[in-house]
This record gives sequence, C-alpha cells and structure tokens, in this order.
Amino acid sequence: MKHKLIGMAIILSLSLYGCSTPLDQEKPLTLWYNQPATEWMTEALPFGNGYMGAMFFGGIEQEQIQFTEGTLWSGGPASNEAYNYGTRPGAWKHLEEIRRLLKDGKFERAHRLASKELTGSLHKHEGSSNFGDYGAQQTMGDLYIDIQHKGQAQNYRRELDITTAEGRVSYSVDGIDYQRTYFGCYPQKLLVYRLESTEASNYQLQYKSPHITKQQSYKDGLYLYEGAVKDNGMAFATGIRLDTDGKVAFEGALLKVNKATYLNVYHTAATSYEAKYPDYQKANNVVKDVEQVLSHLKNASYDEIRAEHLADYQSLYKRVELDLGSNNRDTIPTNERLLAYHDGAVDPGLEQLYFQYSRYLMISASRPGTMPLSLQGKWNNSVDPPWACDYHMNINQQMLYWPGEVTNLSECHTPLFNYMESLVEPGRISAREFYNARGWIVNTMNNPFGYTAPGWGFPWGFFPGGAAWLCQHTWEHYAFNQDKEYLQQVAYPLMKEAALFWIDYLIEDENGYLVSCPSYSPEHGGISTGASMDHQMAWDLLNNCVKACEVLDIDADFKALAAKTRDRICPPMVGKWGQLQEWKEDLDDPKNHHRHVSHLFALHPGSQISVDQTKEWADAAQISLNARGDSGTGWSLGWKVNFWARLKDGDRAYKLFRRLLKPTSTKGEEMMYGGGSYSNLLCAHPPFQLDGNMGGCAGLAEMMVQSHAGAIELLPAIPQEWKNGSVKGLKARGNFEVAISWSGGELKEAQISGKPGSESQVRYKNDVRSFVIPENGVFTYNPDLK
Ligand code: FUC
Repeated sequence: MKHKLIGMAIILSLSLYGCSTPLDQEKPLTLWYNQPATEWMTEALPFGNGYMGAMFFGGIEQEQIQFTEGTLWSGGPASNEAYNYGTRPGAWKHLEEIRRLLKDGKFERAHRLASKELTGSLHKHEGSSNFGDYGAQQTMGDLYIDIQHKGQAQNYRRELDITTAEGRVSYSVDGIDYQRTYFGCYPQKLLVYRLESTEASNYQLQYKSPHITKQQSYKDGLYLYEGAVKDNGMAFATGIRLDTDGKVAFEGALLKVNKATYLNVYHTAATSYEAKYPDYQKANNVVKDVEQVLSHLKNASYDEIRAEHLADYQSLYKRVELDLGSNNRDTIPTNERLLAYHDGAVDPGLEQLYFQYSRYLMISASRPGTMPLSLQGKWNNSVDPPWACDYHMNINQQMLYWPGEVTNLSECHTPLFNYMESLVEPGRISAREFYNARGWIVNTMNNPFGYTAPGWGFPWGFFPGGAAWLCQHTWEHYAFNQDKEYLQQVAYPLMKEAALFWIDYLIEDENGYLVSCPSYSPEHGGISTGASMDHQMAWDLLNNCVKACEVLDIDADFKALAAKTRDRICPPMVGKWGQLQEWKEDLDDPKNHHRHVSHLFALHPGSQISVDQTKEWADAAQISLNARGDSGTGWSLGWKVNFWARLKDGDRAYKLFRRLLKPTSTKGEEMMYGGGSYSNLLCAHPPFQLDGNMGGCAGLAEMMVQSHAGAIELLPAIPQEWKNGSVKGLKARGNFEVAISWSGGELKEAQISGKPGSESQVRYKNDVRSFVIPENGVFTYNPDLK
C-alpha cells in the first residue's frame, strides 16, 4: 500500500513536467539508489570484464564486492572417479522396447522404463553439493573494504551507469566527500575499483574465500591468493595490485592502507579449467597467469586503463541507440521507479534502460575467449546455486543469446560457439549410448565437464534437442553477418553433425511421417511418440543445413539427404480446439498454463511458422498462446513477448513486457513461478536468472524490426504506447543495419545500411519493396514515396 502511495505521488508530481523531452543519447543511462544494497540477489549491482562477474553493495562503512570467474566449478572428473559425463553405456538397448510400448499405447510402462534406463547418471559423494559430481558454478568469494569514518553519511548515491559501464558510490561524512568507481576492463582482464576522498582516509581490505586456501602473500604492491575448490581440487588464484598515495601494510590476512586520498585496486583471477574433454584441466599456472595480468600494469595509469575500458565497451554499446520517448523519470531511484511503473506510470526511459541494460550485461559477461553466459550470466555468490548455475539447454541457454545478433553484439555471441565445439566429443558418446545414433547432442542440463547425457530425472532431463537448438544460433550468426569462412569452419561442422543425430533418431510412424520417439516436450506432459518441438527443431536444423550447403556449394549428397529428411518430418498440427498441438497426439488441455510453450518454437525462435506465409499455423499458435495465458516465470514472460511480436500484436507483446518488470522481492514471494524484476532490474525467475533479461530485450527488438521471413520488416509490432520513437543500429539478416524513426505510430523513414550491391526486401505493413544497397552504403525507405 505504501508503495502504491509513493507511486501515485510520483506520477502526480511528474505529470507537471510533461513527457515530451526526447532522450539524449549522450546523457548517462543509470540505475540508481539512495541507499546501499543489503541483499545480493535483488539489490547489489553487477559489473564484469567478460571472464569475471562481480556485484558491489555500496555499503558505507564496509564495501562488499562479491566476484567469480566463469570457469570456477565444483564436480567433474576430478571430483569423483565414478564421474562419467552422465553416460549409461548401452542404454539405447531399451529404446526398442520403449518404442513398442508407446506404439501399443502403454504410456505409463514406457515412462517407467525410460525413467529407469534413459536417464543420465549422477553420483553423490561425501561433501558434494546437491548436484553431486555434476558440480556447480562457484563463487570465488568476496573482497571486503572497510572505510574508516566518523559520523553520519549524507548525500548518498549508488549507481550503475550503462553508457560507461561504471558503478559509482558517493556520499560525504563530516565534510569529507567520498567517491568510488567500479568497472571491468575486458582487454586487460581486470576488475578495477577506485576509492577517493577529499581528505586522506584509511582502508582495510580482506578477501574471504569459501574454498581451500593454499597460500596468500603480499609483496611490492601485489597481493596473491592461491586456492582450490574442495571437491575437485580445481586450482585458482586471485590477485590484487594496489596503487595508492597511502601507506600499505599486510597484517594477517588484512591489507591496511593508511592516509590515502586515492586507492586504485586492480583485480584479476585465473583457474586451471580448460574446456577440453576428457580431463577439462590444464597445467596449474594460475599464479603465473594472475601475476602476468597484474605485472603489465606497472606503468599504466588509472586514466589510461579507464580510457581503454571505455573505448572497448563503447565500441559495442554505442552501436545501438534507442529512443522511445522521455527519460525524465530518471530523477527517481530505480527501485521506486519500478514500483511506479507497475502502478501504471508512463516511463519509456525505463523501457530503454531495460533494453540497454541487457546489452550491458552481455558485453560485461560474454566476450571472445570467455565462458558463455550461464543461468546467472557470470553473477553467482554461492557454492550451491540454484540449478547449479549451469548451462540449461531446453530454453535458458538459447534465450540468453537471443539479443546477440539483432542488437548488434555479434562478437559477444562467439563464446557460445566455442563452447559448443567443446561439447561435440562427449555429445557423440551420449548420442551413441542413449539413442543409438550418430552425431552429437546435449540434453537439458549441462556442466562444463561434458555432461551431455539426459538429466537424472526423466520428465525434465530427457531432451536430446539441445544441440539442434544451439545450432540455430550458429546459423543465425551466419545469417546476420554473412561470414562464409565462419560458416564453413565453425557453423557447418557443428550443424551437420547435430543433424546426423536426427537423421538417425527419427522413425517413421503409421502415417509415413518421421517422428521423434520417445520424446518429451520440455518439462511438460508425458512421454510421447512425437513432441512437436523436437520435430520443429529438427526441421529447422535440417533446413539450415540445406541452406548452408547451398551457400558453400558443398556436400550435395548430404544436402539431398537433409532436404529429404526435413520434408518427411511430421509437420505442425492443428488440434481439436484449433490449437497448435504440443504432441503428435491431440492431447492439449485448453486450461493448462504451463510456463514452457515449447511447441511454438516454429513461431519463435524458429521461422517455420509466420503470420504471412503459414497463416493457418500462426492462427493455431495464437490460440495456444491465448490458452497458456499471460503469466509465467521470468523467461516464460520473455518468450511470450517474442511470440506476440512475431504474431505482430504489439499491444499484447507490450503488456507481457510490462509484466516482466513487475517489482519482485524475496520477501514472502512464491519462490518458483512468479516472474518479474528485482530492484537491480535483474530478472526474477524467481530466483534470479539472466535469461528473462535477455528474452525481454530481444522481444523489444522483435517489436521494432524482424527479418526471419525473407524481408526486413519495419515496426511489425509496436504498441500504441510508443507513439514516437527511433532506433538505430539494430541488425537484420543479410548483414544489414537498420535505423528507423516513427511518429504518431507511423513509420517516417528507414535507412538500411549494408555492403553496396547487397540485396533484400523491405516491408512496412503491406508494402513490400526490393532494394539494392547503393554505392554510398545506405538505402533510404520512405513509405510515402513510391
Ligand atoms: C528450466 C525451466 C525452469 C528453470 C530451469 C533453470 O528447466 O523449466 O523454469 O528456468 O530451467
């Protein structure tokens, strides 16, 4: 109630200002608060350098910087001799019996047998977490910085500036001004913290680790810590270089800095993990790796490092400019702003902030050479995090990268491809042992130690479609960038081998269709003789393989086989209440509101179904979507934004987007299926999962530009609320960059940039025109000029 009143007061006071100031792209875009964070998940603010993710709290007497490095994991081969990547040798021998039972309609018996035989193995051992030898992503620990003050703090502000990727804390105590700045510098592999005060201050720094401490030392401005993860002995090191005008002493485990007007802390970390089957371990050089990063810095100044960070970050961030209207509500702390938005405030600035925040998070946590984003990106403060903070392949991992191409962060997409390459070898074993098939696969849950088997629980764990879905990303990366060398060397080999799996696994049903049997629509329903999603993913993959063969002009035989298999796959089917069937059997329940809407894969992110080309299926998809309703977990809401955008219903997409921003806390909330945003704007599944942020961002892009159906479609789904606006730098398939502006809900003009001579079509409502990019690289489309 109190929140409601504050919200109302804010709405009333702001309406006096009017809402027409356009957004100034040079002005900072910030999340900000007038108190320190007290809770990691909901309030602390994330930053990172690609390799490492960190959260700062902004405490006044004590700063807490929690951090980790993406490769730090428990579990895997070194944790347990019995660890075998989940494999159950010879499990495939039960396939025939399961198929027979399904054919005879004996679903329960088939389920029982599949649960027993077609599940991956997990071994718990003494001291292991919930996830046994599967392991879990690990926090590396916390750096605490005590600041000695006398008196009450005033003018406190904690913020995260998305335009510069810098966190800041400022306040004054007793006439002394204190200022802190935080950022991650990818080129230098550093996290950087600067603490300043207008009079000399005293600080105490202490690193606290939940892992085994091997040794720690301080010499010549360099603090080094060497540790190991308890259950698998994974070696890691973290180090700090201090640069200050104060006096430094190392006592016990404390770094004491006295009489400093400035203190620059350069921080890095390394582990002995390597994404390579079967050991996933390289020689233990962790201390050297850390020293090397930090010794580089001797001659570099803070300003130089900051300039390097800004140049690196902004070269990606500034590619997209979005203006949906006024940002004049940025005078309100973000937590209150979110509450007011929930109460109905018109706040296009917050929508833009959400969009750019997702891009910020991707740039901060997924860069060439780093691990891909996991369920929580690179932000995890636990040794036993929800769902192991792993790579979940039945929606989450893919959604994490949906904004990658369309929001012009193609480079940030590449860690996913490198990671996929590391899955091929163990993925082949899983394909062979569980499914008697060639090719490579990955199922629902995946750790970085090659666990590609089905999960250890059948209803959620059996999902051989993970690789096919991931391969859509490799194809899309090509489709957006047109880099043939990448297609030939990286994408096509991954796609072809993933396709071999489906060529072997699909079986012919009584109607002559190829079906996936047994199959399980992600986490919903029961064992089936054909989950629609499997068919749609296999179709998508085979179709993309055919296109890749055409582009590269290779593999004619395989191309023919892929095309023939694709065309025999059971197509999307419309059931008795007009719905798109989730299974080959017409079993859908119109009252079911399950969060997974997997059978609409063909509508998004697939392209087998589209409003203009396969209207009957699109209508059926809409009926299914309406029946599933407008609630869901964070990622489920994010997906629905994208679905409605593809159905070209901007108002509905926008409604779902607003739900994604529902203020959520950990107090008294239903833990599992709420969906919303915490006051730090991280998505609440709940608990925190980064997929929803990324799904929401991609959905906003889909509302403005789509290019999956041949033409570049402009403003396919803008809501009534977005009367005027502009966007610049979104990408379209074919390697085009799009800039559009609209007013009164109508497109004013579009500029499509690309390589001179490249061709495509542009579509606005029912006007479709072909174009060729002219010599100056820009084609201008004006809907009023024919
Ligand atoms: C999938 C979802 C859950 C959750 C988990 C991490 O299994 O069904 O909702 O997001 O991943």
